[in-house]
Amino acid sequence: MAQSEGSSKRSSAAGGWGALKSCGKHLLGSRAPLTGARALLKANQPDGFDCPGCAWGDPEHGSSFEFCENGVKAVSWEATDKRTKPSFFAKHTLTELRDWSDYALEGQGRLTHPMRYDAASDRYLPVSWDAAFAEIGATLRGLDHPDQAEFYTSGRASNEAAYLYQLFARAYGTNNFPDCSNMCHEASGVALIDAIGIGKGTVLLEDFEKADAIFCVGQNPGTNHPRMLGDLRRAAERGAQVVVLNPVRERGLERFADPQNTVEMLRGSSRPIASHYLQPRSGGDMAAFRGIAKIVFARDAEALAAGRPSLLDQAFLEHHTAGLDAYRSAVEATSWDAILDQSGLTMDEIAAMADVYLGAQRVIATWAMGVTQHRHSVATIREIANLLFLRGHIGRPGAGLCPVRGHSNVQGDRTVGINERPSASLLDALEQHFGLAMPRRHGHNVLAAIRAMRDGTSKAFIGLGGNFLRATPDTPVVAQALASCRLTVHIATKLNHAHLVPGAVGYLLPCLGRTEIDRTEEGKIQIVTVEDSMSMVHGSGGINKPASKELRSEIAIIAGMAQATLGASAIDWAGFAADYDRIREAIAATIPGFTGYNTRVRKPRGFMLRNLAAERVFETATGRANFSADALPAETEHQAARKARDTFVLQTFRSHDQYNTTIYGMDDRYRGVYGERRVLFAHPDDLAAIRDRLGERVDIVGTHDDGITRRAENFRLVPFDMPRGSLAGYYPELNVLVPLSTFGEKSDTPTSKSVLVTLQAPVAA
Ligand SMILES: Nc1nc2c(c(=O)[nH]1)N[C@H]1C(S)=C(S)[C@@H](COP(=O)(O)OP(=O)(O)OC[C@H]3O[C@@H](n4cnc5c(=O)[nH]c(N)nc54)[C@H](O)[C@@H]3O)O[C@H]1N2
Ligand SMILES: Nc1nc2c(c(=O)[nH]1)N[C@H]1C(S)=C(S)[C@@H](COP(=O)(O)OP(=O)(O)OC[C@H]3O[C@@H](n4cnc5c(=O)[nH]c(N)nc54)[C@H](O)[C@@H]3O)O[C@H]1N2
Ligand SMILES: [Mo]
Repeated sequence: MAQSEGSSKRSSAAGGWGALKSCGKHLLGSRAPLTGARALLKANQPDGFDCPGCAWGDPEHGSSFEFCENGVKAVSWEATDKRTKPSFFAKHTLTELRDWSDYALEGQGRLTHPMRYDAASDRYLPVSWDAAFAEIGATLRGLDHPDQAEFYTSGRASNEAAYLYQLFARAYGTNNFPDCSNMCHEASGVALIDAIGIGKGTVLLEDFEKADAIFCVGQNPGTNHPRMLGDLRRAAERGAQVVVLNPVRERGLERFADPQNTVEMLRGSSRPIASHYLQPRSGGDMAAFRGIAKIVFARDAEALAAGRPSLLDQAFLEHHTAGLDAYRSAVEATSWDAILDQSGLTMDEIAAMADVYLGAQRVIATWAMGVTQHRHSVATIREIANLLFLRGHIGRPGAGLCPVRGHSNVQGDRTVGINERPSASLLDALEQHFGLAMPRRHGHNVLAAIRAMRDGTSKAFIGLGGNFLRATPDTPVVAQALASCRLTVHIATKLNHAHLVPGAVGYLLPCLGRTEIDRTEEGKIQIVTVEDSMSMVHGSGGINKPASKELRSEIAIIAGMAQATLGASAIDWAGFAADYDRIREAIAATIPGFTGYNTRVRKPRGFMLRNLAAERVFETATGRANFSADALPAETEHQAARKARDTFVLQTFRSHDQYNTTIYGMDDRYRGVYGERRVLFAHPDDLAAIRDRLGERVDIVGTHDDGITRRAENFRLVPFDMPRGSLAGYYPELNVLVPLSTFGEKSDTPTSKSVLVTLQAPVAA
């Protein structure tokens, strides 16, 4: 390996008894063990609800409950019997609550009543739904222009809710759709649309049963996609090579004990997952893949010179791709010095990956935030695609590209129209179906929305779920931006910090969660639908009693706001809210791929949206799969940090006990951290040097020079197996260090995985 061993205390394999014990704790901790357990039996089952955890696909024969520790946490988090009632808000001012931790706020349990901010008492007071809708509608109508309103979506919203939401915003007159995916897989969408004509992955779960090499890049499935670990493990058992690229040695990618395997659990045994574990420097993946390509081209040239057949898939290259020559030239022009320095890998390590690649008939590449949250993420993802194209690893069984999505329906939300840059065909279809003019101006993504609110050009913020304050960069700037709005509306299940910086008019509207029965006013029980990372669309129906009688579904709330804002319009909002089949009919009429939606979604596993790239039909400008020919970045953040004095590249990732800004607990079991979150992981040699200079605890200070001072206070250093010059710690606490002014080229994604920082002795010590 490129780097020396870390020394942090580590648990044994991922999964295993630790996972089972943790589940028990979370079910009991939610104080709803019975509903929780009953709910779990229905998670990701054909007749239950879609797990609100991750977006990994469901197996074809989903008859036995697929165990997932973090699914348990997500379900019990929602099925808790704790409540954040009006009496709670009567006791606490927002000024007071702003000092509470994320954990403490959500720990109060489910929101129960619609609330309105009262500035005089600095408290949220209960309000009726009708009064809330009326004032929201009047305020939106009172803006100078619809583009002064921002409509944020977090990726848990169902297809039906998201569709109605975009319809509401567009009928009102704006395409301002900041979306959690702007901070997440935006780079994947941008890169893949140009490369293969669709901003999604091309593989199905079944392909993991056929692949003989899987490159798993920049993700931590043991924590964030636990069910993926089962698929990786089965692949490893069949003898497939699993190549991991991750600067940090993540326990879950090394060994995994399957909690559903009795023998394994009793024997305390576990299976290795990664056949190769490479630890590139932060942001070094593009260089690593370029290095593999360089070797592949060289070996191919040798083969041809020796009269052997080409190692490349010449037929695929000739008939299905464009830009190969430019790509080959770009690869030739890239020096090994740059490749080795940026990647931090050795020539042998890169050659080992090339051997795996060339030895495999079917290759899958998967990736997540370790790839997408850098400045040059789009170019990196293009490079991953380039490599796969060389041997035709796309659009055939066992091979393809697999961005592993985050939120359980973030992909579906995009499919049904949450997009600040909508295609003309989507707008045409909506206009034709609803007989209303749709706005054609492109709208705001997350960063543009923040800037507009900060600068006062946007005056209203509506949040369909999520935590816009804590999930975004430069937390204090965003707090000020939200608070300066004329109107803020949050549709939420639990209290979080975004709700504590209301605008002049501020509403907090509680909604049903996915585990709960959704019965409309006419008494009919509704289902919703979601799309997973494999483009499978399936139904989801809650089974638990709603947390409060006052709760409304997201759909009912959107319809209520729309009706109050737009009055008697061409759209029958109440009709949509009364029967979600009608929303699905509208989706079928306006979004490609949903013909027969209402029937197909009631089949056990739902249906797959047609994915043309997976059939080797590439709807790109060239009509082919496009190679890119980008140069490596002139300088990665890691290279910049090494030039400066005492400067490091900080990545902000997730602990095992959190779901984004939701903190379930204080442990990060697989990384051996217990009872705390203010920790900073560092290579043991870096750590020793820092400790000599500053002591055990440090403040982290941003060095990005844009006039803003950024400081996160009082972190304990923890030694870890990771490259020198890199640091890692938890989001959302570290978002105060992520600058609004550094973002991905072409993706506008905050650079949450490469923040330049220096360390200082704690000011508060
Ligand atoms: N339990 C749980 N499940 C979740 C979530 C959650 O918070 N909790 N969040 C959901 C969401 S929205 C998302 S987007 C996904 C996130 O899933 P992940 O992408 O797995 O999330 P992170 O914790 O940010 O982990 C990033 C990983 O990338 C590595 N990494 C960092 N920088 C680099 C780099 O430069 N190169 C490479 N090769 N690797 C790098 C880190 O070491 C870390 O292992 O998970 C989803 N599922
Ligand atoms: N520094 C740093 N920042 C990051 C990241 C990172 O890795 N590092 N990751 C980014 C990524 S990948 C993402 S996806 C974003 C996530 O950004 P968001 O999606 O905005 O944040 P979440 O933490 O998922 O939102 C949690 C809140 O959602 C609400 N909620 C939960 N379930 C429901 C529901 O069913 N309906 C409704 N209406 N509300 C619900 C609850 O009130 C809860 O408090 O953060 C991004 N920010
Ligand atoms: Mo995400």
